[in-house]
Amino acid sequence: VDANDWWRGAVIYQIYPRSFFDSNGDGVGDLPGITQKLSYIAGLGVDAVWLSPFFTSPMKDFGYDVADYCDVDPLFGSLADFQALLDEAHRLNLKVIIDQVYSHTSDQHRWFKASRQSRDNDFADWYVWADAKADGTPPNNWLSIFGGSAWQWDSRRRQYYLHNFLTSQPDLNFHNPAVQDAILDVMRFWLEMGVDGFRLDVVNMYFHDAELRDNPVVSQPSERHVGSGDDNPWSKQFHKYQITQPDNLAFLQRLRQVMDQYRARTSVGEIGSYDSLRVMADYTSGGDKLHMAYTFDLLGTDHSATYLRSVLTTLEDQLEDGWPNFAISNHDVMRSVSRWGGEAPRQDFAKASLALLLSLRGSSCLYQGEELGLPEGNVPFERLQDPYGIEFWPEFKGRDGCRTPMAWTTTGGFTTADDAWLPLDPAHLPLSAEAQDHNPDSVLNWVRRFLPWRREQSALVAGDFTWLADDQQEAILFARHSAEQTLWIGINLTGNTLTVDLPVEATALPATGFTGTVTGKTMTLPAYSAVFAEPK
Ligand code: TEU
Repeated sequence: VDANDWWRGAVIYQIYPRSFFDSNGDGVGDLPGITQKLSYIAGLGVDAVWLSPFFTSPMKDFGYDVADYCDVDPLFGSLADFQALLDEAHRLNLKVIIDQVYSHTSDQHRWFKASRQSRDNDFADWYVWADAKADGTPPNNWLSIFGGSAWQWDSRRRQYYLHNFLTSQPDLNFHNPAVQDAILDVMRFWLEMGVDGFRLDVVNMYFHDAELRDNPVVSQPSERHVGSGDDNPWSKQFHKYQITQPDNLAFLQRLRQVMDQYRARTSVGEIGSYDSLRVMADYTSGGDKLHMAYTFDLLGTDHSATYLRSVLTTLEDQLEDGWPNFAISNHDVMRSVSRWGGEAPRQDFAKASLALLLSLRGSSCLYQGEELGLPEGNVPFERLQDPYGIEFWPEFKGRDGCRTPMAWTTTGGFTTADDAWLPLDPAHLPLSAEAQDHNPDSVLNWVRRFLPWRREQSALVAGDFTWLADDQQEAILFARHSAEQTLWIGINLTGNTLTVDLPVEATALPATGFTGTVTGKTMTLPAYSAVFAEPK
């Protein structure tokens, strides 16, 4: 692989800075804490880290509400701390991807503070402002993902402004070229500093319909936004005019032109949309927009073989030369061991589901704690922090359970403070990094063996993807194929032993740490397991 293309097939470790490691004892994780733990991350065998936002923010959405794109929030440290993190990561051969939230800013950003002053200041048109209808109600029926109308009344301008998320997250107006230019300047700032890439928050929500047409209302939310809580009002509307507008393609080309002025950089867009796989294809194909993107298609509850086959088939059919990225856990959804695994034996389910994630064609994100096979953390209502969870409790319990502090040692080891910003789940203590370090069969040690092995398999890193058989019922059976190598992969995410028929005889590869077998043309997959095999 060309050094500029390091991101193809890469494994990216996602860090949620608040909850990773607290170096100064204030109960909140920080940048120097991350720097201290970089050798642990490098030791997993990943290629890169992605840091969730650490920029200046009032933290209403825990950093996804940015008040200054080019500075570090004092809670997390300073720009010098970030530079030190970057240098140490590069010394350890880890790339650094930072999270950029361009769709909206915080209402504390100086652009918005200026914009709301009047209808004719320099920033007046930087956000999406609209007059009330004659009866005083919002300009249209658009809903916020976090509940209620997507419009908030501003008494000074006597107009509504658009917010797809919290009222404190006003949407930037990308139809204004000055906004586009300002955002590209922010990118240059970080590219000059030496970051290796960007994770682009809700990359399909930069634009809105300039005519502000009403969204169609759906009675059966078949076109609902995957990944939101099912009872979220967001799911009751088809967000035709609010998100995924065609104008975005030209902006993504501008963005790519800036990135291409630097060597070996990458971008991974987050797509939360109807028709998300189509959008992924549109945004990543042609080599002139995003490098890669991920959707919420593997971040919901369905993980049946039938469902996964349909997602991956649709994707392969549409993708052309685009490059996917996959995640089965992140800071927005219940951890996969709980969401998909339910009551399944935790260690086995973690390994089997990670074997799937890490064998798909594309790059993968591994969310902090996933290498420990952590289940969802328990957070009682009194300790909830996520406004999204507080709004929809108890139908949707919000995102705090996947954001609890990392369990480093058998007593916690996240902070020296009496308490952390979110409670560390005591059920995580026996699964801590320290506890697992001593157990050769632990998920952690399996990851440490599997990732270096994976890196040597050209079929897994860069090979193409085909189904091995049209339908193997419960088993997920596919081939990866490069010029040098063919690998057959069978995954069993069920509690039953499955046997599958192979086209020709094959040999199982024990190096992967799984106990399934291949005898002749029959692959045997024990409950919650995987088999990697080479055809004879
Ligand atoms: O998430 C966008 C998004 O679609 C989520 O709101 C998702 O629907 C939900 O979290 C599923 O449970 C991004 C960030 O990842 C998220 O943390 C931010 O809150 C959001 O954007 C707003 O910036």
